Amino acid sequence: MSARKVLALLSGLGLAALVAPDAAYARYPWEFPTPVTPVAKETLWVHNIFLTFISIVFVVVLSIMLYSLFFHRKSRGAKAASFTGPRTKLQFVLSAIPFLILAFVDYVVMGIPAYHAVLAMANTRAGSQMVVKVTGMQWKWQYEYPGLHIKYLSTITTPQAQIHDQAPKNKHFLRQVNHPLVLPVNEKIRVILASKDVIHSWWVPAFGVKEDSIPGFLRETWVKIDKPGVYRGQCAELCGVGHAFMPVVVDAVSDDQFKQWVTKEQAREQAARAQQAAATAVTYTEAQLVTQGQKVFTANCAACHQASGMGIPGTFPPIAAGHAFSAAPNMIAQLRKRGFITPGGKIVEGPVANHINIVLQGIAGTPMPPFAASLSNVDIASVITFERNSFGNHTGDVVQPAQVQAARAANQKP
Ligand code: HEC
Ligand SMILES: [Cu+2]
Repeated sequence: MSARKVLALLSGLGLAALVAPDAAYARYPWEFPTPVTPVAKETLWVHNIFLTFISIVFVVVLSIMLYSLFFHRKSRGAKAASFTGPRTKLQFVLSAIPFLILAFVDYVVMGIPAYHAVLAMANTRAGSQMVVKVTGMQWKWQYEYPGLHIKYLSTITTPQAQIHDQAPKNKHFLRQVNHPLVLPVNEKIRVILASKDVIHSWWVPAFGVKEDSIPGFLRETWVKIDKPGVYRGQCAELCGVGHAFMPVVVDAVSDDQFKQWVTKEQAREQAARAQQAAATAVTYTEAQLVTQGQKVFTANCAACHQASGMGIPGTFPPIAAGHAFSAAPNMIAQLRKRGFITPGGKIVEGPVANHINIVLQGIAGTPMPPFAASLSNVDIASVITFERNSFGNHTGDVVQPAQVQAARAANQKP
């Protein structure tokens, strides 16, 4: 193929890419999401200046290179220079000019706005009117409003069937939750980040905010949203198998709506506590507990122990008794200590009291998380009863919420 044909082909391909149907791009827009906070606006502005300057530099430098390649090629009799550095005054001046231009662009044109944006991001406290605490955990977010006595978990609501490609995906696939974070617009809100287990990252593109939540540290950022609406983001730090399933949804509302929401949410949480206390006093049938326990298992345990109860070899032990499980010696030692594995390497159901404690407190130093704070007595009693009477396990054990309450009380004693 002649050089001319190659050129024609390449430009044809380039043109085709440019005029390809809009539909191909609609799913992956080129632009950033519309910024709705000062930080997002500023970072977008910085990005735009940078992009403009590097595009100009790129085009100018590339043009000079292409020009030189073409017009000073060997076949035209050009000779390679033996030039090793500036000698004359004029040469020194000529080499200093690009250096000065780059220094000016870097430190002044791009540097000052970038410096300003970084300072603005770090200025979390001045003028802030409200604080929310965001805690990342495998694999959900907890939102807490200190002073308002509001604290709840926000978990994904995308149906499992959509995740496993058995149903058409809806518009907010993997980006919808049961309880969004509700925030008032036009108020500077300080966001404090913490983690219960591994590093997560709270990211909402329209806010220009992505801050890590790190176990053992408190980190902070801030938002001041200027437009009501629902803003969606995701965990942005690979945090285990459920990383894709802990979306961030923020519902930004007017001040009045926010006040109404606070009143409603406080009432809802209070009612839930009262209802829980009442429910703990009830004695349930095995069937009731198993039905409820299945739901609790699907929502809280299946990500690791799998819907089949068979776990994942070497990582998450099965819940079904009689199945072989091998893993690193330190994990096997833990399981043996609690009576959940035989010396032959088969999973067993283990003593009820240990089972309750494992679910309440988790197993320190392993991915098995504590559920004391996130599940009610009824839910914990249900999931344990469910586990002990499903997946081929048939102990006939029924655990009542009052037993879970008693275990909680015992754990709290010094
Ligand atoms: C983040 C992953 C994860 C989640 C979620 C999880 N587990 Fe576990 N679980 C583990 C791991 C890992 C172990 C083994 C820990 C060890 O001893 O090293 C374990 C061990 C157990 C054990 C003891 C061993 C066995 O297989 O019988 C029980 C019982 C258990 N989990 C119940 C639950 C229940 C009930 C839930 C939900 C309320 C749950 N787990 C949620 C990871 C998880
Ligand atoms: Cu995460």
